[in-house]
Amino acid sequence: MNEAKKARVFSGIQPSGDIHIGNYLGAIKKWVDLIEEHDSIFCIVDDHAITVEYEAKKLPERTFEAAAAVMACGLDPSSDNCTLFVQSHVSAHTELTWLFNTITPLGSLFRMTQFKEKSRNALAKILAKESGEARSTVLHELKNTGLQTAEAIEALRPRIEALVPEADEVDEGLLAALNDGLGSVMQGLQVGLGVSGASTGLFDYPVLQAADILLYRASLVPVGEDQEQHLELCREIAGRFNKKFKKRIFPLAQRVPGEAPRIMGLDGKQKMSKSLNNHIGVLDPPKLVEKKIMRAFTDPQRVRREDPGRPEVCNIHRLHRFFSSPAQADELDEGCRQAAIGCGDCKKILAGNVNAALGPIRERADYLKAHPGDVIDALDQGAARCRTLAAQTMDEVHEAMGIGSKALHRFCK
Ligand code: AQP
Repeated sequence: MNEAKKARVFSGIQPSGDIHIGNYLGAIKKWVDLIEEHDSIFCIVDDHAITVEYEAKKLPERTFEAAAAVMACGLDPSSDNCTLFVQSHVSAHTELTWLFNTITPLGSLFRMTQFKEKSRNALAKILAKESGEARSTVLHELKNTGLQTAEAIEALRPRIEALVPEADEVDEGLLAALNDGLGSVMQGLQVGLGVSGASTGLFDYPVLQAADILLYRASLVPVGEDQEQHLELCREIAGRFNKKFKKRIFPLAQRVPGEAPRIMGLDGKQKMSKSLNNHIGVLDPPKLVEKKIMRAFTDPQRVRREDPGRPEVCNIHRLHRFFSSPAQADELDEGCRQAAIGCGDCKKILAGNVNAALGPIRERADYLKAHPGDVIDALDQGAARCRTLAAQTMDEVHEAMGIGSKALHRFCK
């Protein structure tokens, strides 16, 4: 393969649970499409998966299953254009994250909506797990931290108002009080978020993601719509690095949209997620797929069989658009509006079509699980190639930033 001629694609998936049809339609299907024309690197991002609560003993199994699942979905690491590896097998990802941390403002990270969503979900999980005294302790802690932070914010107002930007002499005491006051607010926010189970790692997740992409200087990133904000930050970091160190080392990577921008969960409330138990796994057995679909949330206004439905608000209809033929989806749409078909029948048809689409994926996954050596070999070879590519980037990064042994040796020559 002539690597110089092919644009580089990078994307990853967390081994945080069953790979689901949202991951498949939002990202993996596009990965498979891009392989032929691009130098494609895909990664099982285990360093990302450990930023929330997880079971260390189970992680190797999950990592293996995620690799087998994406290979079963059509990723073929034996093809020249496709590299698959596990993030933690290439240590440069975490090193580059640290270096990027030094040029990433905290404010940029506080803007990230995924962090807010995930820390909120972590809090909800803690509250659901705890009961009685333990539960009220968590809530007391949250309330106390919230009140202290609110007080710190109130105390800031007179100091902010006392600051006169036009004054010739800046009041050093006032500046120090302002700085410390803002620090207290920040600390309150951190502790508040800490109560909800959010780690520094979760906060820093988007910087690690930027390092993943930029380590390989990938210009195309096929990910779901939920990752657009993280990619914006990745471009911000690349641009800031190039400017600060006066070297164009990193490209400004662009998102490549998947087939479906965002698949909603079967609960109809949040996006389909591995960790929210609202998903259809690509490797779920047929009976389970049917059971999950039969219980899925539909149009809340369609209470009785004879009520006309609104396919435009129904998640089952959205899924028909991906798994049923256009003619069948149109027919079901019309039947729902006219109340000519009930939700149960509509769901049964969807379950049949989803199972038909997932059948070949399940078969390939069964084969790979019976031949784990095929998966491990592919991952080992992938990691070896990525270590070489990463080392080239890190050499340039070290030189630009004035760190690393080569820079020091050069100085001492
Ligand atoms: N519901 C979705 N619709 C469309 N695309 C989605 N993706 C995830 N959920 C949807 C895309 O799948 C890729 C891999 O995602 P990830 O594993 O890196 O992390 P995630 O986005 O946090 O996925 P989950 O399933 O929601 O996992 P958990 O519950 O562990 O957080 C990404 O390209 C993502 O956009």
